[in-house]
Amino acid sequence: MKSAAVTIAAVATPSGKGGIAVVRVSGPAALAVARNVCDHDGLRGEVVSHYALVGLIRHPEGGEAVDQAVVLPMIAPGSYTGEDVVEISCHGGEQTARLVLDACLSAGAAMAGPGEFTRRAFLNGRLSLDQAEAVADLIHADDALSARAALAQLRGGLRRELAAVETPLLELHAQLEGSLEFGDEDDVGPDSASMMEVFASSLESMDTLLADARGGRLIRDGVQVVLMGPPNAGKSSLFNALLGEQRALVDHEAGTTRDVVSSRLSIEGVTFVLHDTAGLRDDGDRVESAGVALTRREAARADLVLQIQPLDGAPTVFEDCCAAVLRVGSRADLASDMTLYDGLDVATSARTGEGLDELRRLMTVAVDAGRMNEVARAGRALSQRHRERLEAARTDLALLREQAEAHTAVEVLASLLSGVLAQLGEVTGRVYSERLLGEVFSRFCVGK
Ligand SMILES: Nc1nc2c(ncn2[C@@H]2O[C@H](COP(=O)(O)OP(=O)(O)OP(=O)(O)O)[C@@H](O)[C@H]2O)c(=O)[nH]1
Ligand SMILES: [Mg+2]
Repeated sequence: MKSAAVTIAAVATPSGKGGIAVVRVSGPAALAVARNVCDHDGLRGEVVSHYALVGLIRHPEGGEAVDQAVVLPMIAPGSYTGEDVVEISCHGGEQTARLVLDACLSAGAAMAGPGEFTRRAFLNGRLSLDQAEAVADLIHADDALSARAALAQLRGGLRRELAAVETPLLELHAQLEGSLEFGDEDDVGPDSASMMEVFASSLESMDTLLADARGGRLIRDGVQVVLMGPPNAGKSSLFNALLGEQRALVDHEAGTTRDVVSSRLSIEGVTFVLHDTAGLRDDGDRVESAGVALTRREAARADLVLQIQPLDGAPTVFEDCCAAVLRVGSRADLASDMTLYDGLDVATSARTGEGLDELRRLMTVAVDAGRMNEVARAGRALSQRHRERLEAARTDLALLREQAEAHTAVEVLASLLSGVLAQLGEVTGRVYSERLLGEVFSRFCVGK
């Protein structure tokens, strides 16, 4: 176990007033720090791991009592960081937590940096890098689906999937290296057929993972939905009706919405980020034209476009777009002849609420919410970092397979395979650099 010599401490709970706050201490001197701030029999001699004590916390200099608290020692390696850890659950409120932390710092601990507890957990092999990232994801999750995805990843969902890709390649690499080392003996290298089999199955597993990368992004960032249509079609009214609040301005005059108005909406646990936009027309004033340009830009990066067709107006010819599309009839309560409009998916009325449930259902179908749930539950929601490394590994592996087919020298194959494994290893953290750890742990706050 790689144990950092320094013992660190930080408040692990958010600042503000609360029932309890937790001060976390980790490192070789964690128990010494605890003894210094809490004079309790249970901290003398052999300390029982995971056995909570209640004691008075005192500042080591001067001995002033700062709080009555629960002290929980967790002995290495059976702790979050893999080091000796002591968690002090004191009364909530910034003042008390700060005083308890000050006492621990005076007792010899150093202030922890952002994400330092989790970084130590990773360095001590308690978590893989993707699991450490899942801790940050779980903390930052703001809907049920992303929280579920983060927890499954933390519990090793992605780690297992990656191991299935990586392990056969690692074995193959060892065989290739072995055959290079004992090159003059016969039959030590892997035969070409079994090598091809490993490449094929690893490429297939990578493709399966990458096929769900889009689902992963939607889980993490939410589904971007753009409401688009002619001016005065009732886009803002529908936007408000879906959200259940008067978020965007509505008016009978065409050209009311100019800026893009965005708001989050949860349907069956999936977060949709709705964007209400300026109505599409070419003869508006200067500001409205700028709004139309914004509409087109939003539509270009949308995951789902709702093309709003007023059912009391002329049939609209919609521009092609690259995202999934739902044709949504609006103002259905004013409709006279529905047969005028081709290809409608649903007729809605913001006024009566007609069709809104069906629209919500169609939205979840359009983005395959069922699949998103499966991806989340399996912990396979790749982050952009995971996806980039996996795609790079996949490209290199495909190249390697071509080289192997062309009977390239074993040295070259082994070196190409090292490259593939380096890319893959950066996902789980089997291979890491300070730069990579900096990139990952910069998302954390102090105390995590
Ligand atoms: N009867 C009826 N009127 C509606 C409905 N939805 C919208 N309207 C009316 O249609 C007019 C335009 O509504 P908005 O929601 O502002 O339309 P918009 O598409 O956002 O318009 P712009 O932002 O100007 O492009 C307003 O007078 C609304 O009250 C509906 O479902 N039924
Ligand atoms: Mg509007």
